[in-house]
Amino acid sequence: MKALQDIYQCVVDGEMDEVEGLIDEALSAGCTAKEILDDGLLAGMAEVGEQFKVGDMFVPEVLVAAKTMDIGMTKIKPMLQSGDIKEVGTVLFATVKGDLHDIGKKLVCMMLEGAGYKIIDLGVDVSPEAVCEGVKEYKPDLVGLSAMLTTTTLSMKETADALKQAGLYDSVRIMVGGAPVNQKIADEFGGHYSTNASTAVELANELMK
Ligand code: B12
Repeated sequence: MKALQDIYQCVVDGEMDEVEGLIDEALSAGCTAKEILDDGLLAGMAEVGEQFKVGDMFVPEVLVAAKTMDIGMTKIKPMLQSGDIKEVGTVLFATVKGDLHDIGKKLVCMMLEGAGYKIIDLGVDVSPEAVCEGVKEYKPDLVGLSAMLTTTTLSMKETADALKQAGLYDSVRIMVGGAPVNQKIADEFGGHYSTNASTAVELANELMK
C-alpha cells in the first residue's frame, strides 16, 4: 500500500519531520498500527541495514534514519498497547556495556509493556555494575539484555558474572537478544534467547511461569 511505502521511504531517507504526518495518513487510509510498524518502520530500517552493510549509507545517515524510526515508534506505541492490562511482572532492560544500539531494545520494551509488563529501561552502554544496582533497586523478575555488536555479546556474560558475584543471579532470569546473539551464546551464562519483539513476549511469559 502506498501509505506504508511512504513511511518505509521516510525512514530510509531520514525525514524525521514527516513521519508522524505520514503515520496519520496511513491510519486514515485504514492501516493498522501493526502494519505501520512491520511494513513501514521496520521494513525501512531493514533497508537501512542493507545499505549500511554494503557501504551505500554511513553512520550519520543511519542515525537520522534511527531517529525517524524512534519518532514513529513513539507515535504508534499507544495504539499497540491495549487499555486494560494487569501487571504481569517487571523487566529491567539494558543495552550492554560498549553498545549504543537501542531501537530493537525499545521495540521489545514496547511490546512487553503492551503485554502488561512494567519496564525499567537503564538505557545504552550499561555497565555490569549498573545492572546489579538496578536489580537491587527495582527487584525485577526478569533482566533483558540487548547487544548488536559481536564484540559486546561478551558484555552479556560479564553482566551475568557480575550478578552472580553480587549474589543476585538467582533472583532473576536473564533474557537476551540482538542480531549477533543466539542461544549458544546465551547458554554460556544461563540466559534465554529470543529472536524478535513478538517472540520476546512469549519468552517472558514462559519465564514468568
Ligand atoms: C541503526 C544502527 C546503528 C545506529 C544505532 C542507533 C540507535 N539508536 O540504535 C548507529 C549509527 C549509532 C550505529 C552505530 C554503530 N554500528 Co550499527 N547498526 C545499525 C543498523 C543499521 C540497524 C539496527 C536496528 O536498529 N535494527 C532494527 C531493530 C528493530 O532490530 P534489532 O536491533 O535487531 O532488534 C530486534 C532483535 O534483534 C531483537 N532484540 C534486540 N534486543 C533484544 C533484547 C532482548 C532481551 C530480546 C529478547 C530481543 C532483542 O528484537 C528486536 C525487535 O524485533 C544495524 C544493521 C542490522 N542489520 O542490524 C547496524 C549494525 C548493528 N551496526 C554495526 C556497526 C559495525 C556499528 C558501528 C561500529 C559503526 C561505526 N563504524 O561506528 C557503530 C557502533 C556504535 C556502538 N558502540 O554501539 C554492525 C555490527 C556488526 C557486528 N556484528 O558487530 C551492523 C550489523 C551493521 C553491519 N552490517 O555492519 N549503528
